[in-house]
Amino acid sequence: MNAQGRPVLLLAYFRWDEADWWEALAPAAEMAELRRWPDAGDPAEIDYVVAWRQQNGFLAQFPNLRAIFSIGAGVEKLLQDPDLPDVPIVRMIDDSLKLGMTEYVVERVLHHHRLFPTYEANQRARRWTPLGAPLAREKRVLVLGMGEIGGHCAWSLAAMGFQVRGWSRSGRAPHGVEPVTGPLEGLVGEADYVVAILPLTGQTHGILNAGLFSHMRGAYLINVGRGAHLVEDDLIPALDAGRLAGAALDVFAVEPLPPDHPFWTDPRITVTPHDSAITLPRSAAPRIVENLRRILSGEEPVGLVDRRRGY
Ligand code: NDP
Ligand code: OXD
Repeated sequence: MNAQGRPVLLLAYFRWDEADWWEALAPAAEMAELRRWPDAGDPAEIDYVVAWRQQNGFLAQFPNLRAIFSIGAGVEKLLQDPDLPDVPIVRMIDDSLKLGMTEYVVERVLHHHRLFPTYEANQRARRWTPLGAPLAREKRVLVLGMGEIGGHCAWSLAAMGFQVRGWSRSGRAPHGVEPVTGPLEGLVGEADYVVAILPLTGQTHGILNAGLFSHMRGAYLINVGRGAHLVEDDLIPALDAGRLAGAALDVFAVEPLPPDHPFWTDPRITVTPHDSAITLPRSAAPRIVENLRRILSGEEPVGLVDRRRGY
């Protein structure tokens, strides 16, 4: 709280579009004084921080913090900070993530389903070979994670005709998607596409591994959750063994992906730079403004993280 008794919101964000965020958050000035890192002023006056991937310990410098607004949907980096203040964390739920990710996932599934890798190779060879792609309804997609983003991806694929199963802890799934829970081994064996859109927790770390791949029969893998879901050393052997037909990866154990990493040059793997869905400030900043309003009027914000669950 500042000397005039107004709450203080600090934008402490280190990405290329930081200036856009500052501009898009301006409407919050009706409710709070806005400050922008590194001009935080007296740390004891900071009530709310808009944060993304801060170094461990960064948030501990604000002794009177009341809540943290995450620019990202995934909050594992915040949660592994040993000095994280014990205040509510509000993660990002926004169309820019949900719709952006859906476009990415649908593009990857259709690209593969409609045999574009083969057409492209045939074009380069001046080969006129009709391939006769199957219909979507003949193909099965398993989406891991039925949350804000995974649920919408699954629903969109189902609307196109794919047979879609949605895996979660609770068994929820949108209309048109078959809900599934429990062991994945049997489920992946029946899938033509496996799409991972999970939060990174103790339960999901390394979930895409050789053991799971050994149950697959040529599925195409898409991982857009977090790099640590995939045991990277297990991927190329699974491709070599025909357990997987290919993979699109947007997230990696180490980002940026190191220049000598084998994924860069493997033609069966598509690499994108953690860009499948970006929190766009013009779409997402109003979510933070609205959540600040909710908190200040004693309502629960949308996207409150359950620290025990880890997402
Ligand atoms: P949500 O919290 O809305 O949904 C998470 C889903 O995962 C829920 O359906 C949940 O099940 C399920 N889940 C979690 N743990 C398990 C488990 N152990 N077993 C089975 N299901 C589990 O998250 P979002 O959809 O908003 O985001 C998902 C993730 O996507 C983020 O955490 C982030 O890591 C990643 N992401 C990546 C981006 C990128 O650019 N690559 C962009 C945005 C997000 P239940 O429904 O039962 O709770
Ligand atoms: C997110 C991300 O979690 O962009 O929002 O990775």
